[in-house]
Amino acid sequence: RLAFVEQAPPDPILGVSEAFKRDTSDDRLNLGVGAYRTNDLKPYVLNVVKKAEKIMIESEENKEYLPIEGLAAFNKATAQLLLGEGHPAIKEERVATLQSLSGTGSLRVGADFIGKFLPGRTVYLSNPTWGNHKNIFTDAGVEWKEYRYFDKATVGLAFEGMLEDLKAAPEGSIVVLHGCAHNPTGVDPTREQWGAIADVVEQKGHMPFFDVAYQGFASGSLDDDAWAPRFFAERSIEMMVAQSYSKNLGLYAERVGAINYVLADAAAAKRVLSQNKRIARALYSNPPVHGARIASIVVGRPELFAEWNEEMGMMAGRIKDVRQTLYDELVKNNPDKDWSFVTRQIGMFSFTGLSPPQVENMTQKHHVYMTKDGRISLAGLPSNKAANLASAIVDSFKV
Ligand code: PLP
Ligand code: TYF
Repeated sequence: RLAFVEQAPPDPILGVSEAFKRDTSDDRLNLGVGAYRTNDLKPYVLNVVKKAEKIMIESEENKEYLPIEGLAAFNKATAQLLLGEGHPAIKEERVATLQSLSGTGSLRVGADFIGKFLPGRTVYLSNPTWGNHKNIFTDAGVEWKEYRYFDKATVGLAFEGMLEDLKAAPEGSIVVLHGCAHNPTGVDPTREQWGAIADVVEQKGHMPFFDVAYQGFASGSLDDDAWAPRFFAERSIEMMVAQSYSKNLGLYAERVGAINYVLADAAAAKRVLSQNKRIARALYSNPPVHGARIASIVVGRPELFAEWNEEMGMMAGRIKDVRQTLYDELVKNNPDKDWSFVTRQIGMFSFTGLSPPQVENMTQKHHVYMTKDGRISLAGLPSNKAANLASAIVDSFKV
């Protein structure tokens, strides 16, 4: 009898969408989940995805199982997207890549790997971070702690605090870093700051674990947004990298992603891959093929890759525009407050600084659905609703 099982709490991010669906107001806005919408709030299927699917239908692909490590063409393409074409680590076969179930599944395989092969090491997560990071490491039985990341006073990076915490962490800790467009803050280290972070990571023998879920959404350029993990690879720091194609290729439900290990030599990469296959085999056996084929075609064909970059720039551009519009409306509404953080932050989100009771006011009074931490997803904001949103924010700051 399972009568003793208690109700699990709703997910703090996905629960927001559930509440939104129950609201019938015309003014309602779902700024909870980070999923790209067009300016008419329609989900967007990229043209390059449609083109890739057409190619797939014409070549009459079968539905056989993939190998445990996934589609070879995808694994090649995804390491290339991460490190850049012709990177020495790829040429020297020092990269172990396993296709997994989007970013989340890739993080989980990585977490299980840490639990098995780096036992007793602590994982350090940014404070704040994407909430699911905590679930993933907890469920994998891996201890995690937090390092300072966000400074409320400056609405920027708590750079000194971050370095202090990483220096104070025991040698050989695992440091989870957002590759770009930090979720939820929209605050990334500068290139100079990345240099100092890499120094500490190197001195302390830490293992960086990059979570790359928004490659393309920070700057609009897929290449530029891979700068941080490429910089660590340049410095020959061994690292783990989880990748997701949910946002940048709009493949949310296809679950396309990978876990990569950039290592010192090919022999280690071979052994690490074999152990990741062992982990994946017990978790889900082998990954889904459809989205991996799409990604491998788009990344692997120069003309489609160029077109993807354009569409990426268009999506990132829409968010940038609506960010600016929101900023302008906020200044119009209340010129006395410094709103510059809105346009300083990058990626899909704005971290508003609204407190939980103020967020409650946003939702109850203004029908704006957002996460309790004060994050809004600008990807869900049409430009004609920016004025409404600005007045809701200004009103809620009075609560
Ligand atoms: N990591 C971060 C920081 C995210 O924001 C997300 C999605 O929102 C993910 C990973 C993983 O998403 P998915 O499992 O859809 O790839
Ligand atoms: O908006 C976010 O931060 C993500 C979105 O299976 C998300 O949590 C939603 C569903 C999912 C993974 C990520």
